[in-house]
Amino acid sequence: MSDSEEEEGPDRQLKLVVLGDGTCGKTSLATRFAQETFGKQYKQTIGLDFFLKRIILPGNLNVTLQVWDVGGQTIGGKMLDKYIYGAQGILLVYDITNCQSFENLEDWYNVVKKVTEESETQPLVALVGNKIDLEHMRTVKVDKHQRFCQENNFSSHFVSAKTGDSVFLCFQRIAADILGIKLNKAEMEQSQQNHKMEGDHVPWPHQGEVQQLSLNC
Ligand SMILES: Nc1nc2c(ncn2[C@@H]2O[C@H](COP(=O)(O)OP(=O)(O)OP(=O)(O)O)[C@@H](O)[C@H]2O)c(=O)[nH]1
Ligand SMILES: [Mg+2]
Repeated sequence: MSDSEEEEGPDRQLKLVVLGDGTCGKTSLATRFAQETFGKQYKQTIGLDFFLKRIILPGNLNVTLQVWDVGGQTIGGKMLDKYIYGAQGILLVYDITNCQSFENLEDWYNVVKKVTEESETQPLVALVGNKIDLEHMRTVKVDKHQRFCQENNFSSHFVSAKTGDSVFLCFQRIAADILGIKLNKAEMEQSQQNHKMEGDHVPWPHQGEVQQLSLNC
């Protein structure tokens, strides 16, 4: 009972909504973060899925992240506004090998703006390029990503749900930004180390791999 844990206040809760086209990897990202697993098999999200994960930010601050994993097919549907409502953070996710998934983020972001225009507090928006394990098949130039971030004041992230690369860091940075907590370099490096997948992360370029030419958007 005398544990210092007992003296902590209640957890902060943050609602994070994950948006983007079907197959860009939203569910994979959420499951990698919350359950540290990855499945190759695609199973379309119908409507919405939820994930909860408790993290600890510097200063021993416990934060529970509610991750709302929205199905890509919900765009244009009646429920999307309701899913977005009240979010403190929005993850706009695209697949770096799929131009269309990047271009369509404009439409997703327009829905976010429409829902939040009347709100007192605006959600933090993060642009997340997923599937960086497929860097050799990238079609969305990093420049384009950066420009989209600068124009709209998004935070910028590149991740791989498959290997786990930068996934924890992405959620940790978003939570810290929302709460106005600064992560120092050592803390960011630490979370990269702690959440590195064993065995299956091979940094690009893979040895012996021939770079593939693909059409850029
Ligand atoms: N190589 C690679 N494949 C990935 C990655 N993330 C997801 N995938 C694959 O991409 C496919 C789609 O992933 P999902 O996470 O189901 O996509 P989603 O965005 O949730 O799709 P909807 O539910 O339809 O909106 C699956 O076959 C995943 O295994 C990644 O980082 N790298
Ligand atoms: Mg899904």
